[in-house]
Amino acid sequence: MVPIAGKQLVILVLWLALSTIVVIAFSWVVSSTKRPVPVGDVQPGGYRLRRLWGWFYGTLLVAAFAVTLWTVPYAWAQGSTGKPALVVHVYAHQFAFTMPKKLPSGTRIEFLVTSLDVNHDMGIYSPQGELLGQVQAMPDYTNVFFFTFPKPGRYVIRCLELCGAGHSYMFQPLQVYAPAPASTLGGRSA
Ligand SMILES: [Cu+2]
Repeated sequence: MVPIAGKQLVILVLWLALSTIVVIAFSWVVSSTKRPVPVGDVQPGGYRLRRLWGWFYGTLLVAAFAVTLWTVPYAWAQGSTGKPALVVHVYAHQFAFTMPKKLPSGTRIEFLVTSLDVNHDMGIYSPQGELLGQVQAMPDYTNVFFFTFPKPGRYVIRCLELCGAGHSYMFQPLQVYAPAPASTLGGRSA
């Protein structure tokens, strides 16, 4: 099992804290509604609270849109601008991926992902077990997916779409190596 660390640990702690708050809130509601109260006594307050809530979430939504909308064109996403340095075909099928087993790091790769049978999903996991990116693998359709491996290491490609009895065995180790410096590509100079 991969140890939980870094960002995933933060997410776990955050999730535990938030779910504790939710459980406390529900327990408080349960214990505070044991005695019946006339509707007229609580209705105006309830409506006021609902209005405030509406404004709060409305404002939050507009603010979130304003902050994040400009990053939306997916061409700006990781490594997806400019010309790809490498084009890699990925064929998903029950229950394996047919694709290269070694790829370079720090190289913008254009993955052309399709399926030979049912729907699959190609998920790229870092050596630490963190999901870095994913794309659907669909029959009769090729999804274009740009990705740059941040550093060398032993990555794993996993299927993220329930595709049959062997779905949980559908993974492929991927060795990501540091590409040779450009100066050595043309051979040794005297
Ligand atoms: Cu699957």
